[in-house]
Amino acid sequence: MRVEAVELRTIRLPLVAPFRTGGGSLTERPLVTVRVLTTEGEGWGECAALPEPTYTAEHVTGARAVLRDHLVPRLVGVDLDGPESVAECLRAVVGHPMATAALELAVLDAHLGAVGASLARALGGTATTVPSGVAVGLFDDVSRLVDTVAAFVEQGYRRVKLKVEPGWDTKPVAAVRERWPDLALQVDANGAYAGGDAGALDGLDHLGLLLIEQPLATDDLLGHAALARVLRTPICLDESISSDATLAVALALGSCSVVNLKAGRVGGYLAARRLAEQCQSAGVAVWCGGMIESGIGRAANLALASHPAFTLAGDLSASRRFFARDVVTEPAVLNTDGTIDVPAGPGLGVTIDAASLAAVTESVELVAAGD
Ligand code: NPG
Repeated sequence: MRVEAVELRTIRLPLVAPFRTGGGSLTERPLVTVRVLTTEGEGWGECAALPEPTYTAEHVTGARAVLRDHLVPRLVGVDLDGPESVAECLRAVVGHPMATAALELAVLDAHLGAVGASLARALGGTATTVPSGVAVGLFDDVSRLVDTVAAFVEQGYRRVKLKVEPGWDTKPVAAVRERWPDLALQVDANGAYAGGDAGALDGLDHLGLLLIEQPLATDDLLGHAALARVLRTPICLDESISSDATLAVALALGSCSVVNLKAGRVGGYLAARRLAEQCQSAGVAVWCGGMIESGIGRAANLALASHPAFTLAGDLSASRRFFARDVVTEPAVLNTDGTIDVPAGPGLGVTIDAASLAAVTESVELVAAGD
């Protein structure tokens, strides 16, 4: 197959409520979508990069530039054996895993759409529904947090993840635990305890949490291993696990016993499956992380999470948790049993809603061979 042209589009999706993390408060979700025009038909991908480089070094404008100027030119016009050849074509580009993942996903969608196979099956997925987890951002006061969690529990979510940081940890999390003694509850620090604040985590260690996610800095695998030796609550890594090599070191050191896998962070859905299977072989629990994806990326995450290596509920909430209107005609919805259906159709298994997409499009360009 050959990619003949690639459409890069920046869209801005309004959020139904602000989502506050250590990197700031989001009231909309700008993101880059990728549409590839190939000899086998068209395919769609989505780049997980945030508007600012506050989660990892990638960000929306940078990802779009790297796609336009460095990744797409290496792919357009090249004879590919299939989607698995994309990573090799792009290997010369250092870094930019989210941008790379978006382009590879679009080629996967085009090829699988042409052969009539679902992304879930292509990734070794077996489940037809996956357990849904919802992520809750930082708040200024505990009552607002409790009200927000109450609404999600009422909607049917069975697993809640709370953002924490120094000064916003034991008190709010204990309040949620006190209100819902049996709720599946976990916390995500996004590395906020790096500066020697790890002692504050002791207060979280007796709250029956499923895990504490990424308490220390991305590169502090030794620090996480030391923390894992003193805390009862399992340590989960997110930002730290960027490749096969970092996963191997984290497991060898005992830096984590749970992994949050995000295809964008590790360079694509094929790499994510490979890492998930490495975790499975090592007996390490895995769940699928989220980056406030539109229905495009959300469908791909649901496909990935249907693989048997994914043993814990992921950050895979319904579309309406973030958006009043999605860019696909089948936005993810929460089933009454707290699960979400895995798209079963060819490729991503969702259809682009052209009118919705146009309504949130900020800019679009076509990059063709010879540009
Ligand atoms: O449900 O898609 C979602 C969001 C899940 O909280 C979530 N993601 O670090 O994993 C993370 C976190 C995040 C999202 C962090 C956006 C920063 C910005």
